[in-house]
Amino acid sequence: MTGLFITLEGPEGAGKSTNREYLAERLRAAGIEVLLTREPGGTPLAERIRDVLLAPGDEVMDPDTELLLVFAARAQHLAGVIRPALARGAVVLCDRFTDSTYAYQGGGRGLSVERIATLEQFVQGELRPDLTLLFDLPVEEGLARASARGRLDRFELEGRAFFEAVRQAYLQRAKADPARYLLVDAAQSLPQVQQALDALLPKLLELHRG
Ligand code: T5A
Repeated sequence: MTGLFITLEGPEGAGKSTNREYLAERLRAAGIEVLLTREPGGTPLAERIRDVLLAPGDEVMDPDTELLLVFAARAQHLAGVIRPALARGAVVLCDRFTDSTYAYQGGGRGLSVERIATLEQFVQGELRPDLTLLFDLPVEEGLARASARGRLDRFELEGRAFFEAVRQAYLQRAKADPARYLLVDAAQSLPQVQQALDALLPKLLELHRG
């Protein structure tokens, strides 16, 4: 039996974490084992790498260092959590995955797509998400939601142009592979977003049944 690998993507404050919980509840109510996880992170060691990635500091992190740390955390997460859960047939709901790398390190930092793709293949082999929910919203709105929570992390301190590039990179990827991405209008009210997720539920259950 193989499980279903669903990722939630989108810029800061798009509602990925909030809706990941919501979706998990719905799937569990249908009797499905759901594993909730996130990137960077998901295992104790990968969470330590997350701390390094998100902490603002005096030393500027080189973009290549950032890229390698993101994939180092991912290798640990895949081996320790994601692959075992998929092997036992669970639905894995992962808050961010490699699309974030294409969006932030590719779109935001300007690293080449080819370099990211090489590491993706090296770390993941053939594993890709079965489905990606892309929560899209205007940059200002997302940043306002994220900053309402208080202290900003190293990424959230970036400027507007960075987040515009992130958003465009996400949208381009979704456009290039419409079979894998489902676009969610995250600028709607939370009840409206959750209504849209309810409408997706039959499709998710069907995918899980295979
Ligand atoms: N990163 C990550 C990389 O650069 N490369 C990579 O490969 C990976 C994997 C991780 C950072 O790491 C970077 C990207 C990120 O900058 P994070 O904290 O995991 O950081 O990600 P964030 O996007 O920063 O997490 P946020 O918590 O800011 O965003 P969410 O999860 O999208 O939003 P959520 O659900 O926490 O909601 C934010 C607020 O908005 C409200 C919520 O109640 C909450 O207060 N909200 C809404 N309000 C109004 N209407 C709605 N529809 C709402 N939905 C949520």
